[in-house]
Amino acid sequence: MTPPHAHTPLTLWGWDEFFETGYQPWVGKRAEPGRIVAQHQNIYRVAAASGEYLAEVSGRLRHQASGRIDFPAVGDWVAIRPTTGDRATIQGLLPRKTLFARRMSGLEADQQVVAANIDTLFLATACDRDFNLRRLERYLLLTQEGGARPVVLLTKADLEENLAAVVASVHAIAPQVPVHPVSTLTLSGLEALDPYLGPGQTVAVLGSSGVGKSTLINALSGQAKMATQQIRAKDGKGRHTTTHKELLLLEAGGMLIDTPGMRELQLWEGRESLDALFPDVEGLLGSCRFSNCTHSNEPGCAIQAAIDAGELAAGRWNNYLKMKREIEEIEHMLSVPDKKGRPVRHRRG
Ligand SMILES: Nc1nc2c(ncn2[C@@H]2O[C@H](COP(=O)(O)OP(=O)(O)OP(=O)(O)O)[C@@H](O)[C@H]2O)c(=O)[nH]1
Ligand SMILES: [Zn+2]
Repeated sequence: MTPPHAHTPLTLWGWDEFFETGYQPWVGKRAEPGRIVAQHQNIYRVAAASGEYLAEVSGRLRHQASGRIDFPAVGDWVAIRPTTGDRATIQGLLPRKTLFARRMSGLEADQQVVAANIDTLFLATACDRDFNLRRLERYLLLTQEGGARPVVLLTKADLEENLAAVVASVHAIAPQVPVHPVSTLTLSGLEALDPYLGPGQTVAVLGSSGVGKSTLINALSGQAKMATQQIRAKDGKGRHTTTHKELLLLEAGGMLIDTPGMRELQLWEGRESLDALFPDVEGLLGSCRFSNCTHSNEPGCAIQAAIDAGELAAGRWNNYLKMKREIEEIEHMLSVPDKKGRPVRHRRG
């Protein structure tokens, strides 16, 4: 059975000059480029110009990998070599534009790639009583590390009468970030998302449970499209199972990455990002009378003075401290050498 979209041109999946450059080492070899559209443990579904394949990482690539980060994830471009039927091996991983990774538990710091090559990350937060600027700050921190462009979506906009005030409160903590109120109930505001969803563009949605991610994703992808992307694949035992893509083609031409791991992202190595997110706090920190000020009850503490004067929200200060602690824990993990005695690599997308 021929899966849908089996012969779509690569540009539909976001192929561009960046990836073409990364593919240069493979030109002339027995390989072709493809994009990972789904992953089930170590089996990948890859969309390529000649069709869709079920692929596994080659022994060589596995051997060369220094950690999880060197294994492909949904959204990655890879060089594949078709073998028999719809089977292929993944020979190489092309350089990534952006990277979403999360830390794993345990002392050996190893990051697992959640998704790769996301252009725009929609940070969804609902206009109802769940609206929470502190949580939004955490999401913003995550996107700064990943490299994707953050865009705030105020979902369930139909529930809020004073949208302008909510938008303004987001602008206050993140002046550079676009903010779009949307409602999947009234369909208002959805057209404002079109510029992010054009051909070749890859987006993903981050947000807490219940903010309306699934409803939004359905609205963007269109129910019919979602259904046509249900594809049949043979599992190892020869039975047929239904799988679905984790990288969906949207009606507007772009793509949406929706993986289980997307929803469990954690803070990862964010020291610089923290400074960028809290310039007001960073600006105050050097102004305390004592250089070793703990900002709790010392005289001449610039932080406490700003809080008392109403210039710094106590919640924002507490959030800063909480994030700083988490980041320090992660940095501690990162400084622990791995089993082979090498320092664990700091690496970004
Ligand atoms: N009023 C209103 N309700 C909405 C809107 N979008 C979603 N909802 C409702 O919000 C609830 C949660 O929506 P979901 O799309 O399931 O939320 P989710 O973020 O996917 O939640 P999880 O699956 O738990 O992660 C449902 O009852 C939806 O009907 C909206 O635009 N307006
Ligand atoms: Zn102080």
